[in-house]
Amino acid sequence: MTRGRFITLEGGEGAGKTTQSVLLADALTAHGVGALRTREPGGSPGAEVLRGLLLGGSIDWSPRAETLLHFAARAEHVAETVDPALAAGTWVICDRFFDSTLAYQGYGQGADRSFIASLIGLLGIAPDLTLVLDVPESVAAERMRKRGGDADRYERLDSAFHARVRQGFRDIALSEPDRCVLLDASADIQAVHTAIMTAVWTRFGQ
Ligand code: T5A
Repeated sequence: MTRGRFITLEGGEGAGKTTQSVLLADALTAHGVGALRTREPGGSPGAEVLRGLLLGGSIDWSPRAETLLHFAARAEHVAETVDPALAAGTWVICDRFFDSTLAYQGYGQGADRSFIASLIGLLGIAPDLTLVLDVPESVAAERMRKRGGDADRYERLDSAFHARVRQGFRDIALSEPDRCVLLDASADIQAVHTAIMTAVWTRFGQ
């Protein structure tokens, strides 16, 4: 059994990750490739419980505790969902993974980045390809406004926070060109999808 490929989508709020993960999974399926969509925080029953703690509620976690909660959710998600699917030959499309912890908790909230890097090293799994969707904050804010709904703990943070997060993702993409592809996600949905498929087939062959 050939192990599946592990693809993550990263970026700030409203970058279009969820929209694009659906299109990517559908395109892979149409191509005869079994694909599973999942997300973080969450993606397994235990990790979804931790998602509720992280996104809802009013607790102001210390940066290190918040980082560890994301990694606890991630360890559970990897063990229960990601690893079994990859072992079965399924491609896993994951909406956010460890780069989000570095961008949000590290760049955004000021948690120690070397501490986060150590946890990434200990996790024992890394994506085969990470698509970093980059949009200017004004575009993201307009998309979120149009979508409506209640803002979670992170969405409520100020624009300086979101600017640091965006810079974090850009730094990550530029520092790991073998794994990451930085994409301009301010174009229309179909154009972004086309760019994603080009990146996927360039990396893995058709
Ligand atoms: N978090 C997560 C951390 O702090 N640390 C971590 O380690 C992890 C894993 C997760 C939150 O947790 C934080 C980050 C997040 O704040 P979430 O609900 O999963 O929360 O939030 P997001 O992943 O940010 O999901 P969003 O829905 O906010 O953003 P998406 O998925 O990037 O955007 P999407 O696809 O839902 O699109 C938003 C709207 O824009 C439209 C869509 O139709 C939709 O209405 N749209 C476009 N419109 C025009 N042109 C395009 N190209 C468009 N693409 C999408």
